[in-house]
Amino acid sequence: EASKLQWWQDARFGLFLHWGLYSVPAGDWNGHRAKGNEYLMLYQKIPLKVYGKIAERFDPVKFNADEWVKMAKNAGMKYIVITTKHHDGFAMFNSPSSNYNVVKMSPWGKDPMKLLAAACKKYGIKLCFYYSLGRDWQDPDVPTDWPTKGGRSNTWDYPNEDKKDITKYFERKVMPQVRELLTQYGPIGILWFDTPELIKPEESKELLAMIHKLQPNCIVNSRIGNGLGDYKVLEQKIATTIDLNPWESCVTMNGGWGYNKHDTAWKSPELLIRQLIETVSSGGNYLLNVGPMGNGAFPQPAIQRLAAIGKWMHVNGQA
Ligand code: FUL
Repeated sequence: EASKLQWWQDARFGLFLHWGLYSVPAGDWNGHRAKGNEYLMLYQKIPLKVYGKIAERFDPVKFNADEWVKMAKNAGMKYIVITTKHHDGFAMFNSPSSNYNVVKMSPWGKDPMKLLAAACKKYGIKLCFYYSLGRDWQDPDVPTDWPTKGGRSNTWDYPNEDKKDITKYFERKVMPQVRELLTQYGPIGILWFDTPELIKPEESKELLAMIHKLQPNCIVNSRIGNGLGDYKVLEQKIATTIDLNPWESCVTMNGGWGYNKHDTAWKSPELLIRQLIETVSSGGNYLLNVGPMGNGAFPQPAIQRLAAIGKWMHVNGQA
């Protein structure tokens, strides 16, 4: 029996996309340069009501799903993993269970996942979904697990930690939204969970059981938490040892994940190609990130790097 991981292990190379409300301020807040990228809301302690207003400015007139998918394909990538909901809790898809979503709240009103699903089908690229599991700054029931470190949950809108019950959040938001992701867009290659944190073992299990029921071929990364998942993730690290267990390195092209207009620390195309080679020859997958801009275009340096990698891949018969 063929392993359901086979396509992914053959694929070796994928595109990670971090795109959300944070892509609009892009590293500025209230007219000043502000730390944060996709962490803007947390670092600036922006009230939910104020942060949600960014949606009114979310109008990605340059967004073109075919262009995105073609850029990935030409670079030799075989799958795309995109943020359907990052820590800010804002759904970048049509979510019947939560009004805090791009279709309901932006003037654009479209579902990018629907458009990407069609483009991926057309070009033979596997569509995969990132979902922030144990962190959500919109939901009132996500406690912080690092009180002494200042916390990674929304303590400014919801200061009373004693009232928070993660199971309520899990049943109200996570389960319905993951069900939506698995039923609205056709076959999904990977559910790429992030930050399980306080999610309980029985919850990770319940989630996995639902995934297996709805899409038995969908792969799940280890950040579903509690020791479950099909492969493990290295973040911003390139492996130095050969590991025969399935794993994936995810790395950024410049400093951060979400688009930040002040971030000019772009890695050279040569370095990215070396990282790809190093990862693949050590038995891993290389998941390379682009943070599209609020207008829906990729930053120019990212376009250039994808093209340079594609050229190398073509010369070497890999794309
Ligand atoms: C981390 C997140 O906190 C980052 O924002 C990013 O999504 C990275 C891939 O995973 O845990």
